[in-house]
Amino acid sequence: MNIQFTSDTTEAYIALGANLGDREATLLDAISLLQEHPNITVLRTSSMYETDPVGYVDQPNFVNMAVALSTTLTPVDLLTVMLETELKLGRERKVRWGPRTVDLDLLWMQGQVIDTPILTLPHPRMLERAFVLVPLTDIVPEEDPSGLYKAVHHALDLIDGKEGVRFWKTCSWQSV
Ligand code: GSY
Repeated sequence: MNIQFTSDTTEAYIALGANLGDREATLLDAISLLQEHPNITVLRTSSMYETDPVGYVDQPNFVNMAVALSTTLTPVDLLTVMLETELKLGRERKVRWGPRTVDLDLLWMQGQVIDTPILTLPHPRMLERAFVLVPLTDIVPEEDPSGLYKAVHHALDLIDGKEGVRFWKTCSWQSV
């Protein structure tokens, strides 16, 4: 499919993670729910990676991946759809850094810089986390005009902890 970008269409990158329940099924459901939204088209999905927990380490391994999508939503409206998607999939916010059914983080929207109490773009920790950077390398094209390709590859060259991110399986999600 050849997606045409118009001035009101933005390409966005999202990180997904899950470490409770059927992690693969939950991530696939999250992608489907995003795609079902009338203002969102899922463009590319990374492979799935099994990752050692970062931060609070006494919890199950995560499966992490990343998705590129196009949207006519504003960043805040896209974030709202992502939060609603987490809730539909049973996400409960019990422990801040603790285990979760699913986590969707808005990383990047064509280099837009936003700093508000509810949303910071680019995501402030995206270049510090191997479990975000490694999946991004699957889906950020070298010719990306917003500078994301260079930023991701530069950060990945410098970062520790890449051994904690292991290819798990190809994402089986297909747009219909
Ligand atoms: O920030 C997202 C939640 N999270 C993760 C995660 O998704 N993957 C890994 N490996 N560690 C994490 N720690 C937290 S919190």
